Amino acid sequence: MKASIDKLLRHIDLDSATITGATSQQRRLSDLAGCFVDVAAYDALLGQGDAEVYSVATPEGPDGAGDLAFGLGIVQPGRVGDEYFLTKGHYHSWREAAEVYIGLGGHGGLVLEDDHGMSQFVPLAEHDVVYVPGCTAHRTVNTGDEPLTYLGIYPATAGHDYAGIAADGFRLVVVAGPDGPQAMPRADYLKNLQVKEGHR
Ligand code: S6P
Ligand code: ZN
Repeated sequence: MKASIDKLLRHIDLDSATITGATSQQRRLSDLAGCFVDVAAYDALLGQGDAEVYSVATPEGPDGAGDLAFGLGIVQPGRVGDEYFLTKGHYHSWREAAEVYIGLGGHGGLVLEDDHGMSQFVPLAEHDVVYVPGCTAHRTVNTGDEPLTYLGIYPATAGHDYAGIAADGFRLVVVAGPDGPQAMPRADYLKNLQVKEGHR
């Protein structure tokens, strides 16, 4: 069966953060409770206003077995304490489903983690392609001072499982360090915060 061309061809407009035929979902600071380590910094920033942290535009499309879906993600620049703005992060409900991220603009990366202790931060910038294997929780982080934009392409039946990673949180955080952005164990960042707090 031949699908009409308007279902086959889409256009990304980076200025308006849209793809033709897509609805966009905004995630604000208030949607990200529990995602940032520095709770005091999170509460203080939220007190100044409920800023948009990121949006995802996903065109409607076929969603059966074998179909692909894709979304345009745009993470705004910003920080909560030393931690850069990020997406909630998820496993796919269909755990084995992999995904490909294509960087369109800005600078940042993907935190990738699995249930077997694998944890890494993979850079994502314009023209980068990152393969996210199946059974891997993934979160996008903007370490730059302009929006980080990317296209994520995944099986249409992948689904999102946010609870699977939210319970314990990602083990790696991406923070502004003395020499620029650095990925470090969440536990170490938390310890540093507690030491600083103790000195106040
Ligand atoms: C979907 C894909 C992306 C994310 C987007 C927002 O599988 O990985 O389109 O949905 O980066 O992240 P999150 O964690 O809020 O869904
Ligand atoms: Zn995904």
